[in-house]
Amino acid sequence: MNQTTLEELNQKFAIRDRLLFKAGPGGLTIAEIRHPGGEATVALHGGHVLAFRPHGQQPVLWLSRQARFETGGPIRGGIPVCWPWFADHPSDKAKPAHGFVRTTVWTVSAAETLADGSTRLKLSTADREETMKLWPHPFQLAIAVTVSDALRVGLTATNTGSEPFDCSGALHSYFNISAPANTRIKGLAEVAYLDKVDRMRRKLQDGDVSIDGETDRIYLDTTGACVIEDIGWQRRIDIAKTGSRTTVVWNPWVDKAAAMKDFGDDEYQTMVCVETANAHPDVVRLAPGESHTLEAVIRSGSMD
Ligand code: TA6
Repeated sequence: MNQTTLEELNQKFAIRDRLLFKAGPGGLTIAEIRHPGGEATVALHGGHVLAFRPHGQQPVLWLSRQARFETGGPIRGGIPVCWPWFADHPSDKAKPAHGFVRTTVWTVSAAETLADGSTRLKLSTADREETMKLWPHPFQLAIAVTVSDALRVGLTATNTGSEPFDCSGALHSYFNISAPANTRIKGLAEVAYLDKVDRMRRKLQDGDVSIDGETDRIYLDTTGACVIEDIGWQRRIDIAKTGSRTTVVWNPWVDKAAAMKDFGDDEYQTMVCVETANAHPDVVRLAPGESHTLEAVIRSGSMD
């Protein structure tokens, strides 16, 4: 158990019928957040939203049945927080993919019921000796998870040092789908993208995005919302965003799924990532004292 005990956390931050800390998978500390419109689970490990389900609906976020809940390791599914770099480190591939905060234990900084009745949990993390070895910049990073019938996730980075720095990252959201063949992603038509499956070639999206093979695309210069339409479940998932000019779409398909230990061989048929990102040209430069917020608002409902 890291910084404080469950008992101390609940004494300080629990909200009756709304927010409670528990020992979760692998003994990791989780917060269960409730609201009349929906519920969510958040792990302090990685500041990681593990689950979100509006009442009366299917779970919206996908979590691998082979996900690992281990100190120092990433969790496969939910919303991993990629920061201060997206994918490989720009100059040193030996550094961890997607940065280091997704494997860090975050601290609880606030828990409250907002004026509109929604429940909000705030977690934070900051630089320390180990992070400075990987990335020599002082920073403060906060995540605010707000639950109602929608899920709002805001990641705020602040430069607490005396030199400017560049950072990138993502809310690397995994969504449940009935099947790839039933799924269309709207909101990216006519948007240029880098195709990671085809040597980062630059292409133009023609109409809706369909998933019928390994897909790993970085959509550029796009600030619009996306919609995942699933005709199998007659469901639509709306993903609105701010502070982001990049959307990433990922499905590992057969071979990559089989190659990952924390991903079931057939699970590529049940998920798609639509990520709210700052990546590649969309790098955020923060001057000393400056902050940037990357935010996604996720809603789901029927297609009719
Ligand atoms: O966001 C897409 C991506 O960058 C893919 O290239 C793939 O590597 C995926 O993230 C998962 O990365 P991870 O480090 O969690 O295995």
